Amino acid sequence: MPQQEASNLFPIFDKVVDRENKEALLKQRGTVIWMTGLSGSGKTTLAIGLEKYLHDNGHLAYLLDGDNLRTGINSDLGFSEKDRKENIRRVAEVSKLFASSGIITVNSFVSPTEELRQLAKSIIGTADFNLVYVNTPLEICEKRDTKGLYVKARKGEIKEFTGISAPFEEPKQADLVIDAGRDAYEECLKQLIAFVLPKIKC
Ligand code: ADX
Repeated sequence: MPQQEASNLFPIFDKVVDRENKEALLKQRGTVIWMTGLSGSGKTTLAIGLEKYLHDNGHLAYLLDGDNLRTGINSDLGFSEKDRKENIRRVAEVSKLFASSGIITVNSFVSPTEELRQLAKSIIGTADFNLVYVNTPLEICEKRDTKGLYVKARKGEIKEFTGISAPFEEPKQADLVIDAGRDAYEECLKQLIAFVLPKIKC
């Protein structure tokens, strides 16, 4: 934003009810569970399972998913490097707002590069950013092809498709790696829940 315009803004961050009070009301700590992995790796299925578990156990959680957000707030964005960056930037800013209101945000985004994940972490802040890598090999994602996108990508009908014609860099510093190609869904969900519960304790 041009300097001139920024100086005409008067943020009131310090005047709103503070985070501690909101967390006390909700009896939980707000945080962001950021799930990365290939399309079809099982991120969203696990995120849905986690959100449901948290809800059933008295926690307020909100699922932010790539396919969902790209039909709304990010409907102007495609899959070029630049657009993915803007996608992740917006999502990270939104997640930060949720976390600061004491809500547990469960994010399901391919977020394919270290640069994108670092960007998210720098916006959200280290304390609230929990990176979960849903590690399902490309062969398995492609074989499952639940959305039929890999077939299209192989035919060249979808450009810049992650894992086929656009890169996916394995995260080097994930806080949790879920071997979703090897372990059954119930086992993966159990691992995810066990990872999340200590993070949201007040
Ligand atoms: S990200 O790379 O910017 O993080 P995001 O998670 O929002 O991606 O969206 C990925 C979802 O969009 C995939 O699960 C898939 O359903 C769909 N999609 C459509 N085109 C592409 C593409 N070129 N690359 C990856 N995913 C795509």
